[in-house]
Amino acid sequence: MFLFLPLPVLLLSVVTAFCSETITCGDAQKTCSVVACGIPVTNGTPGRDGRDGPKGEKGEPGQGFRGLQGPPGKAGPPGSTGRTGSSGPKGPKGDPGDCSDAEAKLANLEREIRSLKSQLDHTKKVLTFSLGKKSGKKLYVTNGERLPFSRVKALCAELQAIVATPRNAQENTAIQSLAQDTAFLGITDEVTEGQFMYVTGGRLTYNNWKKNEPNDHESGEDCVTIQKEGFWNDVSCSSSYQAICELPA
Ligand code: MAN
Ligand code: CA
Ligand code: CA
Repeated sequence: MFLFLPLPVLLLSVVTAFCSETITCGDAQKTCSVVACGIPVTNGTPGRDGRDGPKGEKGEPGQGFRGLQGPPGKAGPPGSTGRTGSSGPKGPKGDPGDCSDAEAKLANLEREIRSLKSQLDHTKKVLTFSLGKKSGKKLYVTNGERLPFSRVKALCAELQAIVATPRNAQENTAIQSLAQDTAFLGITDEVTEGQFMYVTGGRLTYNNWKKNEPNDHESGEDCVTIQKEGFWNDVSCSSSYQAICELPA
């Protein structure tokens, strides 16, 4: 009777026959893997696998050996800047500087010197015109003050000048024109009586003595004056006469 039935139907028939003969349907549901109650049915082919379930909880650490230590990690970010260190030792002397810098400074200095020279020339012109007379390379100046010879010397020294000292007729005339009355000259015989010398040194090379002078009146005349007429007279150095100073031109 089973020879020409398909295999699933055959199996179901066998189970149905077996169960229906010995147990109830309810019992069969408890004990049989495949039970057809009521109208017998045939099972289809098994469905496909369901989707993966949710991920399970993390398991306990394994009991195996620890792995070897891994390679060092990447370098971390740089730290904050440290404090300034102490000064290092002094280095060796450097190479000579750039000459163009020195040349530029020199050019500026030369320009300044030219300008100052020009201003000085102008100042001298004004001074010559207003205060004194220029003869040759000398400039004579006076403030008209009458002083003893030592103070005239000091006054002229303050001006980086000397007491007026005529070395020729032209200079003598220039000084004469500044003399309001009588003025001291930079000539004395203080070192050796009767031997007149320039205060700056050296024996006289030019003179314009008045008649009968020098006479060393009362044995006390070692200084020299120029009078209004331009002639010279020896006088006492402690007497006061006009101060005229001489500056190099
Ligand atoms: C007269 C002359 C001069 C002298 C003065 C002094 O003028 O004897 O030689 O220097 O007196 O005051
Ligand atoms: Ca004298
Ligand atoms: Ca005299």
